[in-house]
Amino acid sequence: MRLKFLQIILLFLFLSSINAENGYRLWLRYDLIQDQKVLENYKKDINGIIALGNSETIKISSMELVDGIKGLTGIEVLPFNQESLNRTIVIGNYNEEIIKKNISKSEIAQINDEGFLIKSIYEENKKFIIISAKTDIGVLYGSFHFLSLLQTQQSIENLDIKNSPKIKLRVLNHWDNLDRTVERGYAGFSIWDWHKLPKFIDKRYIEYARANASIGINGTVLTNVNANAIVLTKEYLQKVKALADIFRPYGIKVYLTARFSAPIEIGGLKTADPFDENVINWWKEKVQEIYSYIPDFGGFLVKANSEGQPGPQNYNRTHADGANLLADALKPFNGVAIWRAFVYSNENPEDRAKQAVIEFKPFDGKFRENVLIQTKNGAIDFQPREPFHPLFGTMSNTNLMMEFQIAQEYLGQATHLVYLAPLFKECLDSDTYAKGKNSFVKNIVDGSLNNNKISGIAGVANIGNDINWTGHLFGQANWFAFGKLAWNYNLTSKEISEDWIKMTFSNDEMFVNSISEMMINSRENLVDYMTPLGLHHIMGWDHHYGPSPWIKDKPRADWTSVYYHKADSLGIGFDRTKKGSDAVSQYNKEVSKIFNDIEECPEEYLLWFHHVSWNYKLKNGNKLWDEICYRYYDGVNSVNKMNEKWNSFENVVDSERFNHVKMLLDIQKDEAIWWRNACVLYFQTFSKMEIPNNLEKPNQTLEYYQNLKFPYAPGIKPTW
Ligand code: GCW
Repeated sequence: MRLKFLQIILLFLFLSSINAENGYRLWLRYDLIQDQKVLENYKKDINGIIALGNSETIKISSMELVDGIKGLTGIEVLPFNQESLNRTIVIGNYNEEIIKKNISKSEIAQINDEGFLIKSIYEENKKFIIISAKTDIGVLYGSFHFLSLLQTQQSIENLDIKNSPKIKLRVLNHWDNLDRTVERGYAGFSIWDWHKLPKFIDKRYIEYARANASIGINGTVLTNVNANAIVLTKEYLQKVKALADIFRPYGIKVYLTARFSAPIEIGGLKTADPFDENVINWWKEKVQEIYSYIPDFGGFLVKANSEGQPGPQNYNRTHADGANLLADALKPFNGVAIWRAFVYSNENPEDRAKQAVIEFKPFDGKFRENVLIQTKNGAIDFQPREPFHPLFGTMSNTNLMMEFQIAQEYLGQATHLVYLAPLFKECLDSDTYAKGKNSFVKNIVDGSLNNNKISGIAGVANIGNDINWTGHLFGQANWFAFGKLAWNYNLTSKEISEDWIKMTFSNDEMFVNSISEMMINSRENLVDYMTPLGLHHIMGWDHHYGPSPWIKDKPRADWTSVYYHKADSLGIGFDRTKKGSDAVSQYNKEVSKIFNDIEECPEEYLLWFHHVSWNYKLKNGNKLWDEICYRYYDGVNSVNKMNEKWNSFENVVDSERFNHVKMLLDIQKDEAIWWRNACVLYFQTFSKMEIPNNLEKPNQTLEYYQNLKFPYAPGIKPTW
């Protein structure tokens, strides 16, 4: 009797651990659909077998479909190996002739190499759904897409979908160090267990590849841009190979960061000068060695002559000399050299926002065809809001790759719920006027405006070994949104959020609408309580956690806050107009004219481009000081509303995930108040004006906030 009871308890514990709602499954949840009507309809359309080709990728696709369909609908479909139907999966009673007849060449011609078709076919009383593509990986993308239709409970009665990615390289950048710390990582340690590789294959590597494939990501840079040359040694390359072998069937190529001084550090050379014969040969041989392990290696990502990283300028050579050195070595293998434009120097008295254009523009057209210049979305550094980077509109003879940050270094890290699709889209939809009106950033990044052969977009990953991958459950939405937008930047933030919510939580209509709205507003709310009206770079020293607009007198002026907000008795903001640093002139004239004119400049960028008097009247009639206060207070109110909204859905979400988000929203509330109070009190020392009467007064002093210390805040290298 006793034993039986114990057995039951153990069984219960076992079952509840299987069903633990800890977020590990991400958006790839295939639980039985509860809506009977939807289910009945699916049962009409899904029956019989799946026919498939023979490659690893096709096997993965069919297993995903078998599992997904079984889980979501309860229907058992059996995979059936049929080589003659290569690169096509059929859901339904199999009839080869009918299917072949129905996949027309002209349709296939409308998709690109990674695209897919999903089509319903009715003929001779037979009904099939086919998923077809030019390549195996296209079939896998199509399979995930089909499953997402079921997860989001859409009709599959008359499918006629043609879908292709718009950008070629859709890549995650991991800022992961070999000791497993993650620079600007807020979700635990690195998921790469370098020590145990290559023999020990963590199940997570497979789940990682699967999750990325499900949203169309096709590349991953495994290592930090603040690079360690050791990853290029034989021992580590064997570890990299093990990961590449796992990722390959999921369509994911591996890239590495290349430390420019590697020829010295691991090659025993005296120099890393890109013009030195020995250096040129060293890189050639190193690249050959890499490809001997990883035949489809993607290439290198390089941060050079930036924030202390070595680079060609150490030898009086240029960025073009450095990038071309690596590009030449990679070319025979079809690899690419991705060279970052995130460069600025403290020795240079020029406005930091201008330095990338100054350094790179002279080399437009001088980079090899297999070089991509990876440019952050804005000219400073992943701030809550920045105008688009002027480089996008000024280098029409260069492959320009976008770099977004999915990790929320400056956007509340892993304690704030902030949905980043609106931020990504704001930049992609900006008009650079490079070739007249409608020269959007997205069409520069996808290569269409300048007819580039290659195109790319990168997202600095927010992934770590936390059980839910991203620290904050809603951080998963940003990984998801990055992949979705990299595939198709025309999707709306709303569409992406709705799909994610349905796949991750529930199809309950009220819940979906309400949470989607909350997500969409979340970024603007954060801008309000952190950096309203174009303020930027006023966060905590070094760890970048919390507000510190008072930071000054550091070894580098461009790492202080006062450098950026320039508050004084007259006003606040960085004068980047023609009368100031003239950063506006790096934009094309139509854009520059607007940013330069205080009346025309969009108010969200006001203090980015102008030093504005405290009494300046804004469009709504408020004077600047009051408006700054109102924005900070509105931001906090919005976080309160997010809390209320989430708490009203206790019955819709399982308790584990509900509480996870609830606790974090509570922290976000405290931190939003902290940002508001610290900033308002600090800026008040310059404006010398009262906080508007109708607003509650901060309950702490400025000194209190200035004395807060966070010696162990996450995300910085312990060796710093
Ligand atoms: O955002 C800043 C970060 C650094 C980072 C750097 C970069 C990897 O604070 O940690 O270094 O940008 O993008 O190179």
